[in-house]
Amino acid sequence: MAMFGSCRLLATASHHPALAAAAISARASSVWSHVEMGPPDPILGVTEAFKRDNNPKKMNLGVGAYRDDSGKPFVLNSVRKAESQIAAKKMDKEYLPIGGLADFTKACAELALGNNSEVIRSGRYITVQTISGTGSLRVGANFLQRFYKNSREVYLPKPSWGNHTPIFRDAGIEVKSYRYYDPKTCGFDFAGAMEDISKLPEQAIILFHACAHNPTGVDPKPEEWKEIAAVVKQRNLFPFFDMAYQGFASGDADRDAWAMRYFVDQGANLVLSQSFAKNMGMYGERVGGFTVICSDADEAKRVESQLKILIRPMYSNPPLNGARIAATIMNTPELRKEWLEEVKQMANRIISMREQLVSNLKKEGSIHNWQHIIDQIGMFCFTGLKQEQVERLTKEFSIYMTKDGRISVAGVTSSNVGYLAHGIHKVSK
Ligand code: PGU
Repeated sequence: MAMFGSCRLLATASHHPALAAAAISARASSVWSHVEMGPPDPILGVTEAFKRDNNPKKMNLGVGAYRDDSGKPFVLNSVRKAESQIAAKKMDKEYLPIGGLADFTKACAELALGNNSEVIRSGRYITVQTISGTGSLRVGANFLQRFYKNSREVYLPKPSWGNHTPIFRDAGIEVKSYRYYDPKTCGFDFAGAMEDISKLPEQAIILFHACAHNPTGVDPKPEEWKEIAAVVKQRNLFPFFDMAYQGFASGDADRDAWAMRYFVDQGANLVLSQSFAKNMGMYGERVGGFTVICSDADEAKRVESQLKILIRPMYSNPPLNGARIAATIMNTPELRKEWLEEVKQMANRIISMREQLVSNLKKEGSIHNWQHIIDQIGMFCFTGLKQEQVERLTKEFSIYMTKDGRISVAGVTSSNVGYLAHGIHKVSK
């Protein structure tokens, strides 16, 4: 009642100056009067600012969302075909089970672990369908908070995707970091990472980006992964793999899963988050999976029962549509083939944009070494631009990106790469 009263007072206050003071005191006594304005999201807030800009040359290189070479959001042909196959079947829209669509979760685990995986054959895993990668990480963080008794800490690479910290923190896990990126080389700080990881408290949780590290675009090499896996084993650390870009790094889904599979082969009973936002271009469909690898099938059943108990009061059961599309694609051989070709095509376009950006920077006369733009992999490039330079790019050129200097290469096209190079050169010379 008090709320309705104060709304009316606020609405009429401008016409009746005598009521203004009463309106202010009503606002002060509202139950939400202590709620302060929060900052915009560091990544999704960039899109909001971009939308407000009227410059026809504006570029949104903030969010990691793939664009085709004309700058348009890209819906994969395999997705369109799966959608029409599904529509033709006139299926019902009943609730899914708590753990999601079985045809999807099985294919999701197989995509990650490989069809021939011993883990799959022995049934010692459980995959639940989640609300994309973010939902998967959150279910995972909550599951560890409830059942992983050996540590309350997760170590993230420094830097990491901005949302990792609040996801784990909000689930009640303390967030720390290990060295990962070397600003001097714009590459992987292998020595620093090894030193930090080898000193982590035993049994701590350690998060890895399975491939196409966000925001740096820097991945360890296979030999480096092997050494990391050995220290992780030696320190008895618990690996949490976030695989949001399978296929996007190399264009080959198996190759991109190599590091995670190597850990599994070394005996790591890890947990894994998957997202189909990027590799199927189904950002808004929110399709993902969370997998726990267990010691045997019986343990997997018990873990499954607890995942269901965890999920049920959060969102009851996951959405149906995107999972049906993803399952149809993965389980229909021709669609699966077409999809994997489309992933490759997206990865290749990004790789070619990296090359074009560097050659355009040279054309502009930049004397900096931009080789890291080519060497980095996946959707993002960590340019090395400083915050003031990023601010100038936005203000003077309407080029939008996150403050840390990350650009989503997937947003660069053959028609705007020259403009981008020009802007970067102007702010960095
Ligand atoms: N993990 C990593 C490493 C990511 O980069 C992202 C998305 C996710 C998980 C979660 O993706 P879902 O869409 O929930 O499946 N990062 C993108 C997208 C925008 C965002 O921040 O959510 C990005 O631009 O960093």
